[in-house]
Amino acid sequence: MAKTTPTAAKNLLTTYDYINPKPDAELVRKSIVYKLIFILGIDPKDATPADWLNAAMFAARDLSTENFLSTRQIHEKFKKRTVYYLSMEFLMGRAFTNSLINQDLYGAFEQAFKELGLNLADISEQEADPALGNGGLGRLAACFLDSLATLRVPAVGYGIRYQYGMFKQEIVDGKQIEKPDLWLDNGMAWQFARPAKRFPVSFGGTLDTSHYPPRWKPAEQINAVAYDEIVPAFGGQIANPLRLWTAHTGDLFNLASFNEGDYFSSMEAQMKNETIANVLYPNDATAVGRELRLKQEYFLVSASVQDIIARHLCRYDSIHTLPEDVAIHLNDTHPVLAIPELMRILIDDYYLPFDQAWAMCQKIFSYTNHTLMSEALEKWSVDMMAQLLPRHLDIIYKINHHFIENVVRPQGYDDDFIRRVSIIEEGEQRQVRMAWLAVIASHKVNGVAKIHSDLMVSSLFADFAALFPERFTNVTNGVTPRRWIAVANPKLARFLDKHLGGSGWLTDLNQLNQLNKLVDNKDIQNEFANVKHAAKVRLAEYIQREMNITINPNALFDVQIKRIHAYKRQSMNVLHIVHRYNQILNNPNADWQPRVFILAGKAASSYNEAKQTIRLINDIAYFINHDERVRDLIKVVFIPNYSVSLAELIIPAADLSEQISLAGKEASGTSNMKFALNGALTIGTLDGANVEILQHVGAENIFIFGNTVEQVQTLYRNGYNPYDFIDNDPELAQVVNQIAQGAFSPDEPHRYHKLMHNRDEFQRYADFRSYVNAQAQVDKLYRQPEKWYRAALVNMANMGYFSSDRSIEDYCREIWRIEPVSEQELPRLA
Ligand code: B1N
Repeated sequence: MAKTTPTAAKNLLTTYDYINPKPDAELVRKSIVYKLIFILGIDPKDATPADWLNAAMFAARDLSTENFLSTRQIHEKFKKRTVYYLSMEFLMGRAFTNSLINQDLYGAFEQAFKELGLNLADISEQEADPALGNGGLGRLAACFLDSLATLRVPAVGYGIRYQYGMFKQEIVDGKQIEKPDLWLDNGMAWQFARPAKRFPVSFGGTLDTSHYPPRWKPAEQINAVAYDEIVPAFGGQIANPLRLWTAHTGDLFNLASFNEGDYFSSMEAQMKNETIANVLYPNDATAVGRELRLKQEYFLVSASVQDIIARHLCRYDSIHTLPEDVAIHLNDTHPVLAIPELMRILIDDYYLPFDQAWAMCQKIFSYTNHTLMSEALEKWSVDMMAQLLPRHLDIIYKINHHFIENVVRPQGYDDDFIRRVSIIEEGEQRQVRMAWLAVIASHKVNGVAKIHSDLMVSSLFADFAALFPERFTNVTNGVTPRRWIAVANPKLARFLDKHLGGSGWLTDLNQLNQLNKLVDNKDIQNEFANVKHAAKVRLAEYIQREMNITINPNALFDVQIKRIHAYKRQSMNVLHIVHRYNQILNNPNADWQPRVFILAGKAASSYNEAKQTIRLINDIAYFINHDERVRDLIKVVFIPNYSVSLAELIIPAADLSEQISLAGKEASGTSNMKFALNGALTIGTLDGANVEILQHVGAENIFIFGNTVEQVQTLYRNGYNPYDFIDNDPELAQVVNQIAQGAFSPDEPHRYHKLMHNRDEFQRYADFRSYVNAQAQVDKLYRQPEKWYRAALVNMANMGYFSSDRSIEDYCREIWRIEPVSEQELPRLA
């Protein structure tokens, strides 16, 4: 391509000739109308709000495109070492408002729409929320992309452009119903289609081992085609790509059935392959083991690794410099096949010896572990892998052999140890342990919060920590203040601007600690209380409009929003709600603190216990909200279809943040950080990042309860029996019996029997009393507003550490060894 471009054309984009200086409202208005007419072909008088949004998104995209292209030029010109972040999930949330805020264009667009007689906030609500992820892991990837761009780190995100993202949740008769999420139906103005960026991805077939290197003769091939989404930096001239792959039937006529002239069945097979990128698996913290998922994972990594190599060869003429130019990060084990894929290409296509290829891989890859839960650990059956990826399986065996013979045995380990660390798990069905492969190939392996990283080294990876102690490290998660304050809570942003002397906190979140000087100031406490109240009113209006439930913004808003999972213990939250309900009925004239319990979250479609929990919440909400004796002292609201955009609405309105997982089970959590950043107090266990939040805010400003990891382990070891706790706590026994015997499901009294009387794997009953006591402390503090808002301000003041900018700086320094684009390397603005 480049060779055919005339020199004059080549130089066109080296300066900011087109968009800069920044447009005013009039130019923006003209641009929006132009896009509407000439790109979308719509007469302004017929345009719907969705049409206006699309036009405005095209206009906004123009304004970041020059940055996007010139960023690429800078990286090439200065041969910037680049990190490639591979993830099966990116939960980006809506792009439009974020891009306007990051580029300081919100005012101009707001004014432009005003002149058109429209309201920017209403138009923004038209945008679909691309839900290409399940929960924390996908949203973390999105926060990281924002920080990478803002810190000017040369970085590319690689993911899959699922046609259907996370399902849409409806609640019918209290039960979760899953509907397809049609996020692409109104077009996706934010992404560039790249029909020319395509790489073939092969599957199946046979391996001819009579040659060296062995020859893989795949049976099927499909093209991965790129879409690029611009990830704009906050306030800067930088924009990085998120490259998402779709599957297209290729014009690849080299496959067996085409050659045999069986056109139709070959087309049929290819069409089946086009479904690879159709749908996101809606499992959070569980592995599926299905063939289509394995295909998706390979599809992502094969296309991405080919692209990474192509990009490298644009800058360097040798494959040997790859480890200096490239860092590849594996977001959990889902993209771990990138390791054998890179090995395959280096050996089979570039004829590198195994040892040399392996040494390169070990310099290139790093891996983040996001969970210790055994059901989430990916293992693929050797049989399935032999069918689908015979050459990769062969390479994995060679890696394993090399590892055992050259690394493990020389250190004198016994057969039992070798069996434990082998990538191949022996048994009835042999399995490939993806986490083992990730650890063996990576130069760094990190957990996502201190306690999680410590547990990772002492439990899951203990054997590997003995082999490679220096390989393991921690990078505590973080969240981006751009989305979680500036976009989600503009009133709080203005409050911070005012009291911190400008908006510097947005890119240097440690500036929040200046608030520590102001926390005793009553005026500032009141001002913050007003910011909180406004957010609560906004949420109350939403709940009124969408659910027809009236809630009182003066009540304490107690919020638990996250995936529904037994280990996160939403059902323990329910135990407390019912307990409080009983207490109120027993003692109706006591001075109760009114509370609104707000819950939201999706259950994996095949996860029955989680679905039952949703139903229980809704049954209890219906029952309590209609019990006149409770008056307004308790309201329970389950908000359907939790998403990034709902989180942006709910988190600013929370007084209390529920982070109540069983200690040792939540790797980090990230909503805990978002809540505290928005001035909610946390009620939580000593789990995940809660532990570090406690260290930063101090014990007086957080409600910690429940057993520690050590106590949890002791209980398990001694044969945990839930009835030891139920039988010794009459109030708990009453709650359990009510729920189990149908007090809230009179039409089906046994509906929740099993949910209450199970093994209680996550020790709800052991922590119940301590939880209830902590909730009493919450009430007590909330009734002293000056103390409560002081604590809220202290929480905000000490959240600087939890910026994803800090996480990314840690990764760049400790793991990727990547330098950002410097001031000098930036192009000078005209
Ligand atoms: O990753 C988040 C953490 O903050 C959470 O504590 C953790 O639960 C979450 C398989 C996962 N761990 N594992 C997953 C997601 C999808 C899937 O298919 C596993 N998600 C987490 C960010 O570090």
